[in-house]
Amino acid sequence: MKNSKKELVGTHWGAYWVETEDGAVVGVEPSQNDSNPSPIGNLLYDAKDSDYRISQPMVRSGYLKGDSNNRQSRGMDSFVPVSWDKALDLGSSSIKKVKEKYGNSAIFGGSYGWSSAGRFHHAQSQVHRFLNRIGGYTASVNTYSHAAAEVIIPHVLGVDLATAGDYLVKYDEIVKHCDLCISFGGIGNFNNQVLSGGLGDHRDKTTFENLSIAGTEVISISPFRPDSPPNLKAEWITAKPCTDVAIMLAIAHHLETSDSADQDFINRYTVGYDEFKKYLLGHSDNVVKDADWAASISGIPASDIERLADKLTSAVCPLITISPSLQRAEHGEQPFWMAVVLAAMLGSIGKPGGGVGLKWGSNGVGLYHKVPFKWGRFPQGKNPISESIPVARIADMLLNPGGTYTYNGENRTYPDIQLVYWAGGNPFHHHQDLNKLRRAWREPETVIVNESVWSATARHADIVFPANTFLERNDIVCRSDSYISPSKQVSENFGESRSDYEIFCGLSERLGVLNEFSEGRDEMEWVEAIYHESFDNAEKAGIKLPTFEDFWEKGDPVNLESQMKISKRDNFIARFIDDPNRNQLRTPSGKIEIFSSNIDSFGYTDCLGHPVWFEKSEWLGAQRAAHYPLHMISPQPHNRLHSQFDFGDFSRKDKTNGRETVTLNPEDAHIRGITSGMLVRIFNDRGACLAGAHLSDHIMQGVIRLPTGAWYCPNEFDGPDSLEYHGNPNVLTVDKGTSSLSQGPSAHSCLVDIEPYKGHAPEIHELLTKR
Ligand SMILES: Nc1nc2c(c(=O)[nH]1)N[C@H]1C(S)=C(S)[C@@H](COP(=O)(O)OP(=O)(O)OC[C@H]3O[C@@H](n4cnc5c(=O)[nH]c(N)nc54)[C@H](O)[C@@H]3O)O[C@H]1N2
Ligand SMILES: Nc1nc2c(c(=O)[nH]1)N[C@H]1C(S)=C(S)[C@@H](COP(=O)(O)OP(=O)(O)OC[C@H]3O[C@@H](n4cnc5c(=O)[nH]c(N)nc54)[C@H](O)[C@@H]3O)O[C@H]1N2
Ligand SMILES: [Mo]
Repeated sequence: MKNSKKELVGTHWGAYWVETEDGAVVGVEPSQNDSNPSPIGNLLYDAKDSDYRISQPMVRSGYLKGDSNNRQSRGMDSFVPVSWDKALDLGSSSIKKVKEKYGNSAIFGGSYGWSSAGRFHHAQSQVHRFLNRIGGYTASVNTYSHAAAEVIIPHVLGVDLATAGDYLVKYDEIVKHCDLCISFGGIGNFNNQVLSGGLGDHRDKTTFENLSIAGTEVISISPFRPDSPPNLKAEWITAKPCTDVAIMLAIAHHLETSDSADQDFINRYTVGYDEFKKYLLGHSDNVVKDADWAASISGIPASDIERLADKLTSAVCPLITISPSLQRAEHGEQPFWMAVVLAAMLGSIGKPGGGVGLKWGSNGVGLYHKVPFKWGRFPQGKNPISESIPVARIADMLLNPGGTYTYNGENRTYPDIQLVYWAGGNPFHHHQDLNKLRRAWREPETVIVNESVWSATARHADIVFPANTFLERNDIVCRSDSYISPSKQVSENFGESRSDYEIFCGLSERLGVLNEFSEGRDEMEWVEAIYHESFDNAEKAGIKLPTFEDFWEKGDPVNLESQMKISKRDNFIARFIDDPNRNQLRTPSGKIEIFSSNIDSFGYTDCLGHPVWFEKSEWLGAQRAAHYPLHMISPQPHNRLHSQFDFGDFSRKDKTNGRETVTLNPEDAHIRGITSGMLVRIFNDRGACLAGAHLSDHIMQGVIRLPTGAWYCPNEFDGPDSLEYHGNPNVLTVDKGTSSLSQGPSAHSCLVDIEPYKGHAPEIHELLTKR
């Protein structure tokens, strides 16, 4: 008799009824609540693939020999399976040694990444709580997603980026009121299907149908046509990547010089327009930011820029939206700041359905209503160490202990890291210039990684603890919308894997802090405690959750929306617009800061007191383009979440020649002798990778598109001879802070060239499964 089970499992891309037989996944059925489920669920069929899962604790052979000088072979050595006791002893003694010799700030626990969706088995919370209990760690701040925007927006609007994204404008208001939307980088493509912490019902499709019926005119400025859904029939305008600020400035210039800027709005709600105007008109730098100027930078005809400005002027409720991709680039602060300034000049900020949509087109921003209370969480405790780095500066930190850098007005020093602990993220997926990261990764004495699969990060560790997956444990999923859902164990642990919680219990016990870490609770006791915290918080907000017993037994997602009094106009921006004196913004001036005296006082040359177009070191107008004439964008993959389950059939079926598919314009392909399906080499002076070519006129000429997420599969070199075989764009991208202000990642500022590849191309599966 087969052992069959069917349970609801929550993921970042939706909830699914997963069916297993003897532990193998045999069925994946979207939850009945989901009107438009994401096909990414198909990847769950491969979640137990034994070629890629880690079945027992592993130690790098060189590390096991105890020779601390052999860090050079990290990432290349074979692994030796060991018992849990041996691995936990080794892990705890290496932590103890680093603590005693260098202090807790030598432990890097920044551990960035999406991991999985549950509230309890949230890997970052787990590793942070553990490290806090043993005296703390060097942390990381901000995200790879929106670091530049996270730092600039509080200066400009006085709220954090999440609040700004959630409350400035909502789609249901756009459908009702907006007559013109100019979208920079995307409105409503597949990126909206993924929400951090999961979701109950995908609303993107119906929303875009409603928008199409409402007849809102959409103009999409982007290098890739499908950045707006086909039913919106958006006008597609192609501009050179990273030139959006110049376009916005020229629109602003046209508004100013044609007397169309909303001077009343500017006077009442903003500060610093006059200073900005000097720059706009060229009084401060002798460069007039008019349409001809922006045309020469962006490649958009001047007449089109003026037409956009006129259209915006005559629209009743204009909206500017801006995708987070624009700020994962050099000077990424500027497009977000300038989008706010432009919307202020239009006087449309705070109008229902108008103004500015920040970090638009991704992660369901504007589509869902969050609950008006705090969900329960697994408490992380307090970190006794105050040290932190901007998240994307990890390689610089490892390579330059004691080196100095700036961040948001501070002068800082990199700590000397001797132990890296990673749980729930994949730096060899998310970081830029992976050859550099590989060199940096050899610096610390010890690298410990909790992983379910043999990701590149696991392969670059000394000690690997095998983590189980969400199919193998119980949890609660809730966060970014109005649903709360149980996520239940549907299969036994793969091999000897354990939950992160159990792994940290094992280490805590050896370090004498087990009680402090676990509080004596097991998995279900924590899940219940987190539910009760949610229950109590909801009750205070007048919302009734079922009892835990009902919730767990029934096993269905619960939608709280009908109990939520969604007062659309009760938010920071509506209150400010209603009465800017009584409800000041939390900026130094209390108003929208077109000029920020704070930022100006930092004295940075790459982020001034107002939005500015800065020449970039990598864009199609740079000198470097003479050597590397194509701009590579490396967007999110449509068929997976980052690198997660890239080995699964659903992800592999879209590869070309077994490699990630690179999309390029037929003209660019033709002059290089590249045809569809051909194996190609993409290269610059930082690295090179193979990919399979796909020709399409949906991508503008001069730009290629290689999505992130192909598992990093390099040859043995990390210099000019390096070749990555699978199509990982991060061997090509630059590891450079967006600016002195936020030090965010600059992945989208990247020039490359591409050629047909005739050399040896080893099979990926074989390379990735060699241990
Ligand atoms: N070039 C370029 N690079 C980019 C971007 C880009 O646009 N261009 N985008 C950036 C962005 S926006 C982001 S958010 C990052 C994403 O980068 P990451 O969040 O690091 O990417 P993921 O592939 O989601 O990595 C999650 C890892 O956690 C593991 N995991 C899942 N669940 C668990 C668990 O319960 N326990 C443990 N221990 N491990 C678990 C998975 O197996 C996987 O390896 O990438 C960034 N990198
Ligand atoms: N299916 C799926 N969805 C996801 C994710 C995933 O891994 N898979 N990841 C999620 C995460 S963590 C995040 S942070 C969000 C990210 O959401 P985004 O940052 O919006 O996503 P990207 O795919 O990087 O970029 C969107 C589009 O921006 C355009 N673009 C790039 N550079 C420029 C530019 O300089 N100017 C203009 N005008 N356009 C440009 C590209 O054509 C690209 O298709 O997506 C989320 N959604
Ligand atoms: Mo992200």
